[in-house]
Amino acid sequence: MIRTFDTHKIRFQKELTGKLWQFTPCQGELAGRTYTVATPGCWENYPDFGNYRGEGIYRTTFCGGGNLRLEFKGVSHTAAVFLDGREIARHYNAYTIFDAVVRNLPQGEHTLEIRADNRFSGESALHIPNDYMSYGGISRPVVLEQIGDVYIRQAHVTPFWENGVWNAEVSLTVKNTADMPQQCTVSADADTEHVLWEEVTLEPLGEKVLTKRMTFSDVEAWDMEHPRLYEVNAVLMQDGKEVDDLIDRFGFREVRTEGKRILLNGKAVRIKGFCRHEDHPQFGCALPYAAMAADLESIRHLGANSVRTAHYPNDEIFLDLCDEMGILVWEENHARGLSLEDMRNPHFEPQAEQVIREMIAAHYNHPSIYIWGILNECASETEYGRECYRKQLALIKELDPTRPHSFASCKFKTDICFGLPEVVSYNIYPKWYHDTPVHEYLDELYRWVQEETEGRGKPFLITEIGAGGIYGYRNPYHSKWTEEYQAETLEEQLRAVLEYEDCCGVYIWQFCDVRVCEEWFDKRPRTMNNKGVVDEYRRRKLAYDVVKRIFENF
Ligand code: ADA
Repeated sequence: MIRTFDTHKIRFQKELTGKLWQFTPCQGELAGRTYTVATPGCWENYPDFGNYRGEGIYRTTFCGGGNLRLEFKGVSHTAAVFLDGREIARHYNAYTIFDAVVRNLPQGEHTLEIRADNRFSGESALHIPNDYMSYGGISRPVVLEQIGDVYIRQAHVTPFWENGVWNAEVSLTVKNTADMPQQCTVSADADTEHVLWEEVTLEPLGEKVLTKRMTFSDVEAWDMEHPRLYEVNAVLMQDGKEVDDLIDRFGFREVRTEGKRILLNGKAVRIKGFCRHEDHPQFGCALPYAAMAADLESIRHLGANSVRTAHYPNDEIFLDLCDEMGILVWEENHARGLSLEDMRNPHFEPQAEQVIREMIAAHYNHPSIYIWGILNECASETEYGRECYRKQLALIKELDPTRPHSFASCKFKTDICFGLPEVVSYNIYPKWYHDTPVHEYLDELYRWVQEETEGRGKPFLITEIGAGGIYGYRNPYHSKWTEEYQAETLEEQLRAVLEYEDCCGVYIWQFCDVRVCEEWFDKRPRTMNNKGVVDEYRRRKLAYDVVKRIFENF
């Protein structure tokens, strides 16, 4: 599956994954051997590679020719791509899309190789040994497309309410892959509206952004109860012939902050959510559609209305499902718990900013995303860190002025960055990492934010709260790590936060137990993060029914 809807009717598109490829590990005692493996997939799920940290070469063949575009939805975590032995793309980061355009390929059979690398090194500032797993492999689909000299590279739709009706600014990016000027005509249709750009001239290898405004007389808003979606259908014509198209989906909704509230279409939202890693014992981070859908069914069944994509941009199929199910999404760039030293890695800023650019370019149209987050629990108590936060939040605002932005802090009464984000967010673990009563801790933190920081008067979100519980571990005295202790603690935590007038919501850490890096074994029983309300096989813990009861009654 590429998306939950068709993105092309004219452009030829074919998924190259969704079948068996060849796989050859490059290190270890199995180096050089060739296996036949399923893609998309993580090599940690191949029988002999459960703990393989190294490089692996994936290989497949396809028949085609002419001008081709290859889109890689996710390769974990560093990729080098070769077509018939010639390098055509390189990319760092498992969680964002990249592509390659190849012109005038002779018709025939071609060999595509992807060299994936999940090793940690000084060149990798974001994928580091951490409290989640950096898997290896082709974790999301690879798609082959046939394009002409000119194609529609991107379609962004910005809905806005004005003069009592819904409007939308449609912005199409059209690219010329030829080394000579090209003429074309471009149209866009959405619902009953139609706009046309005639006699568009593109410079050699150039691209142009075409923007027009549409006004709609009779469309329905997107919201959690009625997640009404519309399609924008862009078509490119040359010499009177339709040569390319791009279809994307959007929703008529507006998000903004007002005082201490977050408003969706003018109505205050109360976030009741889960933080969720893309992780599964059978699929690694390459969850198939059915597994993503099942997670969202459970999240909805639990009475939640939002998911936080901890701690990286998620699979666009997952976001398609959130759009269709009316589940709000906090999506964030890729970072977790980077220290000042980690942030001083010269690769950190360019890699973090690249993820922001790629995340917003690819996910801009998803109505379910109501906020962009960055740099979870990084060094926001330091001057250097503050400069990084400032630049990245400014980049988000430049790329998307329509959504609020934030970051999840864990710097208790030492954060110096709350003047930067529109929403102040904290990760807190009273009754787990410290035994402070929840109300007391929340009061002290909130009062400090209001009285001592530039976060005063802004919306205040709890972006993580929770406790560990090992599935099946119980005892009569409810020690930490028992399911009983986790359930009791979540009860106290959720009540305290949801009863807190000035707090606009909460995300539970976390939906399911997840695998963590070997280096974290001493901090994590089972080398897993065990704070899920379900375990890694999605088996419910006692906390599940407690959360459901509370979320449904607030
Ligand atoms: C932090 C972090 C999470 C997870 C959590 C925990 O808040 O953001 O990724 O590590 O703590 O389980 O302690």
